[in-house]
Amino acid sequence: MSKKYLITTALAYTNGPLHLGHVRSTYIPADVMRRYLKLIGKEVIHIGGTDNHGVPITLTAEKEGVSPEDIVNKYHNEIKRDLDSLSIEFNSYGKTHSDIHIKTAQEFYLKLKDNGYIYEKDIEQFYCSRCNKFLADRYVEGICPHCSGEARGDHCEVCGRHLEPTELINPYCVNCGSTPEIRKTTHRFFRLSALSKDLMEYIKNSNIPDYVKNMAYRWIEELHDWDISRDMDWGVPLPDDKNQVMYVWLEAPIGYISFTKMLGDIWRDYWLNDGSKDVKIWHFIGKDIAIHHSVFWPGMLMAHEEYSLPSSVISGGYLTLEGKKMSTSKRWVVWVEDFIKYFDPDYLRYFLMINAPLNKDCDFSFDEFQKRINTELIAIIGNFTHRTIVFTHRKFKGIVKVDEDNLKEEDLKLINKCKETVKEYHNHIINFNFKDALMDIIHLAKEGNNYFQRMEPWTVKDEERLREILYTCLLTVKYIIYLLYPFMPNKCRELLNQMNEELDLNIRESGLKKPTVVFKKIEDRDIELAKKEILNIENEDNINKLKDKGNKNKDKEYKKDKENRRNTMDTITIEDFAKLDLRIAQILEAQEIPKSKKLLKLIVDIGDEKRQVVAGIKGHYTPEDLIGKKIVVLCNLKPAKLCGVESQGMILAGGEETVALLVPDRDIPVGSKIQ
Ligand code: B3M
Ligand code: ZN
Repeated sequence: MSKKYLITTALAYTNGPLHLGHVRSTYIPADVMRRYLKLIGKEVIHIGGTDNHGVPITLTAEKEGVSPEDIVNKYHNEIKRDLDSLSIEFNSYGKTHSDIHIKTAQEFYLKLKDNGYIYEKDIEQFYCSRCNKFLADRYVEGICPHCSGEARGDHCEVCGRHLEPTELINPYCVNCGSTPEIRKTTHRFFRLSALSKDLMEYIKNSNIPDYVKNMAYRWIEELHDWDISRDMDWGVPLPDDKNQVMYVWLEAPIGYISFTKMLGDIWRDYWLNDGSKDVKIWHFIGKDIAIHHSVFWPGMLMAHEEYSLPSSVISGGYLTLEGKKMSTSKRWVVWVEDFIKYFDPDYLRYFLMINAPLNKDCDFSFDEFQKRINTELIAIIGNFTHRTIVFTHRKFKGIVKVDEDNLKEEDLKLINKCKETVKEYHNHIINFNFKDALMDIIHLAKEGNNYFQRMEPWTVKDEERLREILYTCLLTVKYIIYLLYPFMPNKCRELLNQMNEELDLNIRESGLKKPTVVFKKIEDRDIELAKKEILNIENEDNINKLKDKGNKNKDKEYKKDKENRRNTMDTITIEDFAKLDLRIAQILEAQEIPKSKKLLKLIVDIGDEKRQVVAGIKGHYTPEDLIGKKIVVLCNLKPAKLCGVESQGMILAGGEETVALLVPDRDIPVGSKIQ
């Protein structure tokens, strides 16, 4: 039975469109692999889709003031648009918020339960009594007990440790800022620890790259059972308790199976492990989710017992932007949608794959992008393909069929080099060394250029000899196109079209069309414009100053979005407004709240009394800046504890990156009502 390949790509959260980091780590390499396997006649399918549940989605929906469904639909479409724009093709592309997925995930869960892998346990969870809900995962933030860094829910952003949320120091509800209380709730747990030995064995014998293996071993040494239910409404409901949903990381990877099911019965050929199949399942992901795919997910599959385990987990490294960490919140990011307005999508595919080995972190810089495209792709590959096609077209309109037996030693040397390159390239791709595979093509094109230069076809008078030389060059061009195709499918189709050729390793006798330049140079002004418009950088001297200002286009979009939201927001009446007791107050004392990165404690005079108010303005004002300032306070807000400190009101301030207090623009008495 011939081998089948199932390629999956991480299911992107539908809380934003795709940026260059996503496509570099995951989607481009997967598509290169899929195209290559198809090219060499393998049976391969690519399964993907979006991850629609979990806190990232509900938080984004709340922030944007719309329903989770709206957010999911909006970004599902945007993500697919971005993938299409880069020619990343799928056999099936689904959503986890869909009937087929919910049903598949629930059946999976029940099977785990039947097999004895799920049990119930009472646990303690933060509960926000102001919001009336349990604070699942990232709904609670606080200080990491290990490194004192800022931590969100079960994860410390600074030391990267996994935390039990109740371990957080000075926790607060991200929704309303109040200090949550601890309540008991009954959660479901997955008996992951029972699988330690089997997982160790599986990883040892798998084709997972060594650096992922090492991470996985460390994790398995301290393997705990896994809390797999959440007190939330948004998600896949537990089939045995409709008040809870599955933890998003339990159900999301099941999407790989659900979305294969969308293809009909053939899903069984890929997933059912009845011993008769020769299937390779390859998960392409970003390295931040390597443990989920090399430990948790295989553990689930083992416990289920009926499905095949992944053969490899290919995890791409991080991408920085102009030497700095990308940040969507600071808008230091290049969105795919913006990038392709300025540059050819195939250039991006090429650059991101040759820039560094896939498992290494690397940087995207516009200058480097221009340099690599112009001095490598265009000066070497483009030069050889173009001069060959132009010259042959001029001499013979492209009809150069020759008797291969008559070829000279120097011709055969180049043709042999082509054949060797195919082998080397194959080994590189099949081991996920995409960079080296591309380097092979460059080397072959260099040889082609050397041959062209040595043969000096423009001086050759003997027509038959000239045909042999150009035949050798054209055949080499065909090899280059064949090998480059998985990386640059559109450019290669353009070349083939000019040559009247198919995607294979032969030369037909069909004649060339009038050649045009396929690989066009990237001009300095294109780069300047892209830097200016995408990064908001006018010139190099300003680069550091302006970096954080982010992306102009995104700014515009962001403003438009905000406006739309404002228009759809519920209006309030003047009576509603009159309920707010807003007054001019004066700050008497100000001090930092230790361990909080955001909060200051203030004592303010509101006219008839003094109040203690906690304000999230640390870092924007020092306590000394504040003393004596007249400000606006909302006095009848229900008191709440923030970081353990009571706040009896709220200071009015605005802004995001720069935060400013609202102050009266001329002197009026403390206690004056705002109406
Ligand atoms: N949505 C995280 C991410 O987008 C998560 C992947 C799920 S793959 C099953 O990186
Ligand atoms: Zn709350």
